[in-house]
Amino acid sequence: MTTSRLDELWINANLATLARSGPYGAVQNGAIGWRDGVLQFVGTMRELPEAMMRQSNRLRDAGGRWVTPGLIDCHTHAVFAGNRAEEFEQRLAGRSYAQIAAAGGGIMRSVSLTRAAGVQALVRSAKPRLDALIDDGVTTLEVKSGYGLTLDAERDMLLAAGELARALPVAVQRTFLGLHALPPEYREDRAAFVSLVICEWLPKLHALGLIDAVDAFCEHLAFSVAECARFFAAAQALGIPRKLHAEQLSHLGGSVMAASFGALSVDHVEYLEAAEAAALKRAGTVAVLLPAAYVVLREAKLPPIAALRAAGVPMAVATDLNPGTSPVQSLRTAMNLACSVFGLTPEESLAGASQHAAAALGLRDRGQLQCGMRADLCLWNIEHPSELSYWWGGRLLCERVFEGRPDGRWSAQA
Ligand code: DI6
Ligand code: FE
Repeated sequence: MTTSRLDELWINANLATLARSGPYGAVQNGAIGWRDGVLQFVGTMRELPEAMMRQSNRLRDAGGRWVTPGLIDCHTHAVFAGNRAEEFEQRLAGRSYAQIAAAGGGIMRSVSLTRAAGVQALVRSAKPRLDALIDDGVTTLEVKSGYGLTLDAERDMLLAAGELARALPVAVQRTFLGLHALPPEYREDRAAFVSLVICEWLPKLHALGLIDAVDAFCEHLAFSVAECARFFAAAQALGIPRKLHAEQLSHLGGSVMAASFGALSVDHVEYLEAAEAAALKRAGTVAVLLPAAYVVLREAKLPPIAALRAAGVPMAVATDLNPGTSPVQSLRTAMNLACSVFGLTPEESLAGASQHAAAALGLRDRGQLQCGMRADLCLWNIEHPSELSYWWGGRLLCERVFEGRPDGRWSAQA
């Protein structure tokens, strides 16, 4: 019988499935096997059929180590040119993010550099950042545009993200962040810019197959709820999923608007009101928490975690990797901050960087260890999954498997 033959089977593993009942959906003393990039067995050693054990092409003993789903970073701006370390120094000297932005710094500084870069330079500068995320256990990540703000430069950012996905063992979801900042050339005519993004850039980039979702920065220093709603209506008409930067620095009501459009996620949500959690729950919208940006900006208003939890809103955790407010190239760092600053449990934090992050991207085939899901997984040198949120830094990753293919770290360590 060849039908049950597996490409690879790991035995004597502890599995944080995030799919079964109990803490972490854990299966102690388990086994996990896959074929053609898809999980075929997830269960205890006792449940493992003899034949599978005998017939797998590669059998490895995990020695009691923990296996989790591959981590998913569902909110990044990882493609950009240059960096903004000098603004970091200015903020330490007392200038605010809003003051720096008003003086032409902030997002517009990255826009100038990104417009001048071109696809290949964008790929070159982003690659080490994606490598760092991969080394931290990430198997799927999202990349947003939004530092181009011309049709050509937005297209270049999305093309760069696609090229990175082809070059690296990681899946990349591309989000068109068309309404990120108002470029100075439209300062006197914001309505014209908003119409251009909605009526020209969105359909053109969509026709090129470059967009998996749209996003907008709904904030007093960026775009209004009404402008974002127009953008969402156009995306919805084209069948493109919607996400929103909402309630980060103030309460505008973008989250409830996004929920009314069935958005995949609302991101940041520090200023979300407790009573608004119910609208997210009804719409199936994920709350994406970005604690590193909160820390970098020294914000004081915590997101309403207890209300989100009580309402049963899925909470994801992501890096927000960007050159201004979150120069953070480690998803585990964001997971730690989600616990130590926002008060998530380590279990919520891990689910937020896998299961709920997949939902925030509209991906149903990953984020949990379950038969039929993609064989994207990590093997960790830890004694308990809480350690993934506990340690800062450190080399915890023993092996990472992307679409059924191990990176080979495990052998290198042996
Ligand atoms: N919110 C953020 O935190 C980033 N973008 C956004 O819409 C900031 C991006 C930057 O400062 O470059
Ligand atoms: Fe962001």
